[in-house]
Amino acid sequence: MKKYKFTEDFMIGGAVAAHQFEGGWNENGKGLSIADLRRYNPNLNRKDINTERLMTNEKLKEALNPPKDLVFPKRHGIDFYSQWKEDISMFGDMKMKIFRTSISWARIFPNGDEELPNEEGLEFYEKVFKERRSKGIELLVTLSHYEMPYNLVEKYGGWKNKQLIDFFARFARVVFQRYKDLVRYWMPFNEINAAIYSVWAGAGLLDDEENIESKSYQAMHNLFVANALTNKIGKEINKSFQMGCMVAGMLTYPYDCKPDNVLLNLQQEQLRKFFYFVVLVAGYYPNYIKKYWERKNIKVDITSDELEIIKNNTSDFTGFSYYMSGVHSIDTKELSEGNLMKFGKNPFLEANQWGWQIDSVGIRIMMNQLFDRYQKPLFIAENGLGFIEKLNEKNEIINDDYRIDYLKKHLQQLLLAINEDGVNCIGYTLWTPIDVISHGTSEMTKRYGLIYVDQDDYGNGTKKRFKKKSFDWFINVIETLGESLWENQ
Ligand code: BGP
Repeated sequence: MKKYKFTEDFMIGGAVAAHQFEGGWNENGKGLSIADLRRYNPNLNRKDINTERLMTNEKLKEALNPPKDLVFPKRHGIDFYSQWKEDISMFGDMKMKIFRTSISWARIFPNGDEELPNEEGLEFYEKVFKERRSKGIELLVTLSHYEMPYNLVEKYGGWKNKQLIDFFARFARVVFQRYKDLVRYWMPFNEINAAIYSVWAGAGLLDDEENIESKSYQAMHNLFVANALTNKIGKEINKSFQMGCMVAGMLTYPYDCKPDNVLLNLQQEQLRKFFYFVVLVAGYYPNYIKKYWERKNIKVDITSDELEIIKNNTSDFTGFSYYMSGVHSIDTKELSEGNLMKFGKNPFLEANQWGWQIDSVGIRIMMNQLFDRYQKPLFIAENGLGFIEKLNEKNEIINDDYRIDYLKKHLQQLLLAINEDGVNCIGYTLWTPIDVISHGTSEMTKRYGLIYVDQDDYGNGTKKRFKKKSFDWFINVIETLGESLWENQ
């Protein structure tokens, strides 16, 4: 096989999210966020993440008035809030060219609806961003990664309420003004399709609200408008800003060549994946979604002004996360877990302990699909896999060959997509450079990092950082521009 390499300007690095690693949940004026209300369940069923993710009225009541033994891991994260300098120094050692992180909305606007921002919150990100820039690391910043201020849920009912568009625009304006010389690459929302498939995290809705599907699509539309408006505000503040969208992967195949299965998969791909990219990157609502709404009697309040905003402010680059793939069949019996939802099981693929199916060729397929359709540069904003790992008594290095194998195969496929298929891809940030709290299950046991954090599911431990074997492996990938990926082939 040809030893393809990345070009010098290819932005390779790592991604994290504020609510999974910062901690400091109530420090220096930060308000309560929806992520702070996600509890850890000690009776966790690893194979059913999607139940874990649900936020019902009952669960919320309990979280607002918790019994003493309830743990909320996203409140303490991995303590980046106090260890940020040392962590950034390790990220610098890792030689990453770009670092994707997010800003906690509730740190800047604690209730989300204030007129003026919290200066201490702004100062925190300013020092963090400056420190990163001093290590020569480019920044890609997500404005909202699953953690809106809880007040916006309590007082306004979450993203189904159009007032949130203005609150978000105010937040975006403040942030863009403040960091306009520090950050160039932005993403307004993480995995925007979560508003349909993980309604609490994506839209601040409760899973047991009446007519939840209609409300989710209204929230989705409001998010699309906010996303487009944010692109517009960004360009007004700094013309050289690059505004990207971010959609959760959702690659699926027909189970076999039975035409009914092929058709089902096509419909599911439209509904769960392409719809979002069409609105964000091409700027219009496709007919199939309007027909779907008609069939399901879903009414979404969409004005012509909003459609204009969406049309005129599309994303500069197409961002997405890619972890795994699934299959569809009209008589699916066996399901596998996945990012945001369950899928049919693919008999050709292996899975990790959480049932996520490993499919490196899928990343190449997805890249081709998206570049072909929209012809805008791609950015792979998240890619990785969770594993159970434990440091031994001598604190010896963790030999995470399984992680190296996963990342290596995905990066090879990415290089093939670029060099053999002609896909334009400008960057890749693996999930994650350092172990963080799991988004879906709020546990620490599910580790993705190249750096091990000595902390358990309850937040106990020294919180010390240890490099895993993959840490040096990744440096080598970056330094050789990916040539090392082809060694021993
Ligand atoms: C994505 C989220 C991330 C991250 C990742 C892994 O959907 O954007 O925040 O957590 O999935 O998921 P998990 O942590 O549930 O394993």
